[in-house]
Amino acid sequence: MAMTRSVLRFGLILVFFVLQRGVFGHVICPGCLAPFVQLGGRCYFFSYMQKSWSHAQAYCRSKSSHLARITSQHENNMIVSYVRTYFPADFNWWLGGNDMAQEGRWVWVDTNKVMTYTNWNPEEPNNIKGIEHCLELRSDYTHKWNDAPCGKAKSFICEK
Ligand SMILES: [Ca+2]
Ligand SMILES: [Ca+2]
Repeated sequence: MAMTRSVLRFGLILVFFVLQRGVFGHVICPGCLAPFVQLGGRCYFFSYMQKSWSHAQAYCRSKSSHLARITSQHENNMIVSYVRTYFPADFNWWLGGNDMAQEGRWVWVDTNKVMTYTNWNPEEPNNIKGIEHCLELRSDYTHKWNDAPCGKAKSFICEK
């Protein structure tokens, strides 16, 4: 009986080890669970639902994520290419950037880091009527970035 138990225990430890390390000695990457999709090393959710920027961020948070922080040309290219491939041409998307705290100081959501990489459309951000404080990936600006009024309902991209 004691023998059986120790064999069982050994078996469990072995299974745990194999799951941890994977058959080729790498830690198994769980990938992205639907509806998140994997692009590069990250998981993204592209929403058909339209929400204000704050409600979009709250939604992302409820899915253990945040509105997307695009921090390189490479990441921007992957996302733009994905939305061009899989979504109607006129979709606009909230991203996780804003200048709510200080006009013209664009930071990423959660980290509060000032953007280093940006992909603004020419003339943007223009803060029209003094009310454009949220970051949008805009289809009719060839998917370059625009500042838009945060209360507008748009599709959005979560990242984790
Ligand atoms: Ca602004
Ligand atoms: Ca604008």
